[in-house]
Amino acid sequence: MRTALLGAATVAALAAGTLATTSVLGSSHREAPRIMLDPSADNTDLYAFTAPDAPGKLTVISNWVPLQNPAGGPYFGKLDPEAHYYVKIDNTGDGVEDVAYRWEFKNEFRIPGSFLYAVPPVNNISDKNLNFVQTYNLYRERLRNGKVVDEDRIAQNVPVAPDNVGPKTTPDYARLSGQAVRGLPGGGKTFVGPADDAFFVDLGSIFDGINIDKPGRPAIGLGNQGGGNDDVSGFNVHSFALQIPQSEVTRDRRMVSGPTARNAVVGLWTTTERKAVKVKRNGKAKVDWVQVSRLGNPLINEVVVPIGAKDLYNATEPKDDLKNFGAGALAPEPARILNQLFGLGIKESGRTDIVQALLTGVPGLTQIAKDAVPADTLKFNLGVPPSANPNRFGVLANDIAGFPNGRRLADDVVDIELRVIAGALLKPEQGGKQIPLGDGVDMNEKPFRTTFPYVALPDSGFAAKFGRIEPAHAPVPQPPVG
Ligand SMILES: [Ca+2]
Ligand SMILES: [Ca+2]
Ligand SMILES: [Ca+2]
Repeated sequence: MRTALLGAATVAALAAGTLATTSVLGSSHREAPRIMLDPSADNTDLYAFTAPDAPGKLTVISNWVPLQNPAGGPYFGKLDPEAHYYVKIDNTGDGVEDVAYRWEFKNEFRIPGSFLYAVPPVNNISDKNLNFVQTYNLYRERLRNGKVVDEDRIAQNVPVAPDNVGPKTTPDYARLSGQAVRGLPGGGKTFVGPADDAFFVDLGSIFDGINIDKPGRPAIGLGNQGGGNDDVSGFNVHSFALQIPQSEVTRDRRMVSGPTARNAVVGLWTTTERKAVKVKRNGKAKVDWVQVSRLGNPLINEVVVPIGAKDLYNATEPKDDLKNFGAGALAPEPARILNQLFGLGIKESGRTDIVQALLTGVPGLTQIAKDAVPADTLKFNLGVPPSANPNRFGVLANDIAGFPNGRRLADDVVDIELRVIAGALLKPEQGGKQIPLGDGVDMNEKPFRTTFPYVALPDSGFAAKFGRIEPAHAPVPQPPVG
């Protein structure tokens, strides 16, 4: 009985007409009251780009299960077979998905009588001594007006890459992880597995009152002189990497001829759904899938949506974002806070520039259609070729292949959004200001890979840097018995 799995609180919440929502820190790790209690369903970051080695294809990386300590055995971070994981794509501009990819997971125990995750050594993903394996089926849905009209299973029983336990258990981890990359019909690729969290941010300082000029550390000015601490360094997430021909996601199912083509721009977001019981007026229960987490642009639910509305954000759809969250985007709280803290004179209201950059789309670059509705989807122009010299500031530095045109792994979205909030996109007569704000962290601690799935390999449990190492000392004898 599925219903038995659901808490009374969930049933009560649904009966009361509210939606059960749950979410955690990447750009959206532990960001809302409910989802922070449900890490396996919590999506942290979404990336969309054209990889230099895969022209004509859309590459999407979506991360779940935040802040995994690599030493968190015996079973490490796991995806939930009771949840549905989605990447959704709007190619018409109404904030409603037209194509969706859905992952469903299963647990496989190869040695049910053992508590071990694996018996050393694990040389292949199919090894019998790898005890706990997760596998997934991947489905592609096609939708019309939000209703599924067609569904294909495009991958079946694909193993999730094992966790990087350490040199004894997983001696050639790169090879093992590589065995989780599979081809898709039509020339695509899929990978799911643990990875270094590609997000980089000085979380501790940001949440300590945007403490970019924190005392006790080297003077970092406005955050543009380094000195920040990448607080997600050393943590892993679970990355879902998907690479698909453009024609799978465009509105006319054709390849994109260039950046001005009518089918060039798509909007992406990710969601997680869980089963929930709805109690109807006649007392009968109905099991339904309910969205518990959502993520489009980085840091929207983290810092733009106020705490009283964060659970609502996770439960609602992009098409309703203007109604639900438009006021917060037009008058973002971070602008007021930055003014109070640092007296920067940032424009605090009427911020149509922010609504346009993130929700409606930049005309000529990331607007899905002329009449596109404001929606928190990560807009991406598939016709823009990858940059030969990527700049972490993306469009702000005239590198139009980067955020907010999609998002590459190395794009410094914290600095970009801080600067956009400060008014970087406004003309001076509109209250625009070019203030070099940042968090003092400019890059990930590991280089990204140049081939699929691009994210860096996860840290190993054996080499995890957290914790305290007991200093070496003389052998301590066993105390006498009695
Ligand atoms: Ca649509
Ligand atoms: Ca990292
Ligand atoms: Ca930064």
